Amino acid sequence: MKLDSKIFVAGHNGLVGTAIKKALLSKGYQNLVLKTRSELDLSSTIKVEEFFQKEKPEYVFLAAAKVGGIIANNTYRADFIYENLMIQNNIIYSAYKNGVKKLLFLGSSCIYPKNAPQPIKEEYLLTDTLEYTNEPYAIAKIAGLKMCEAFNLQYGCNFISVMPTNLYGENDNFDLNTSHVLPALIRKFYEGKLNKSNSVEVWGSGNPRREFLHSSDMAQACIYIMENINFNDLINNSKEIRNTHINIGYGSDVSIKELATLIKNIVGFDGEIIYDKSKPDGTYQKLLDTSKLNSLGWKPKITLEKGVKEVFEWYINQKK
Ligand code: GFB
Repeated sequence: MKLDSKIFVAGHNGLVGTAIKKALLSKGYQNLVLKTRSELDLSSTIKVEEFFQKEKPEYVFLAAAKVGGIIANNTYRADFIYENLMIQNNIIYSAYKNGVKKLLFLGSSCIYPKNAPQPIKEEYLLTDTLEYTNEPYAIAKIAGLKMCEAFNLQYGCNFISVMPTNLYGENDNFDLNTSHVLPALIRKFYEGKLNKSNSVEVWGSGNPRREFLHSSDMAQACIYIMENINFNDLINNSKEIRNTHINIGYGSDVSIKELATLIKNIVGFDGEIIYDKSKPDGTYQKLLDTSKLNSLGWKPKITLEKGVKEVFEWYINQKK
């Protein structure tokens, strides 16, 4: 990727897209193509095809997706599978038709079986049943990574799929019904502090474990892979080429109880934490094995404590 290469960041206003855009600009990449939702409907096959024919991007970061937390995934099951399949089908197919040099497809660690051994290696994909709450989203993401792999194998494309662990950062969704746990807890403890509440409610048992990676680290990993890794680096000598995707994680996890305590202390809430067991726990643990990524030469930098402090400051500044 050269500094004047034409780069399309699909989803540049989302959590990861914002971070990728920021990191690209700070590294000196200037020729970015960015389209808001009202300028380009990514679920429209015709509009996406017209856009690729006109703009002819050389590199694509596919960070556009319908995303949300455990309840949103479980409630809007149809929207999660339909919208994600449409967006990724349109972009991946147009990228192939229009000779994109390299595309990076962003998936999720929820593609792996619910009870996968920990830490989760890339080859555990499709070895067992998925977690129910996010099965439609996971199926869409599995389809996306398989589509990239298939286009590489049949047509010689250079489309790489990365599977991040749970992400957090600036520009996240803080809506309590649809957000992920980390932004939800920042907001709940902050509002609890402002309202001098006696307690704050945390969903589920607090026992599930999650691995969290800051969106800036995720952006750095995506750019590193775009700059340095090709599909050919990811295939083995086997006749059956599969599991060429790359896990992107932090390397260790915490329980939801530990996360809640950390956020409670950073925010400065001194009431009680109450666990609402009527809400789903979801998968018990999804800690990624990141040895493939590490051997390719990349490691994260931002600790959970530092990251949460930064996001909390960002959140308060938005309120001012
Ligand atoms: O972040 P989260 O919604 O996503 O939930 P998943 C993680 C854990 O935190 C679950 C608990 O055990 C929740 O029950 N939790 C506690 C809360 N309090 C809260 C809260 O106030 N809000 C939320 N949202 N959770 C999603 C998938 O699963 O992870 C997606 O549904 C995607 O498909 C994403 O893969 C990364 O980790 O359970």
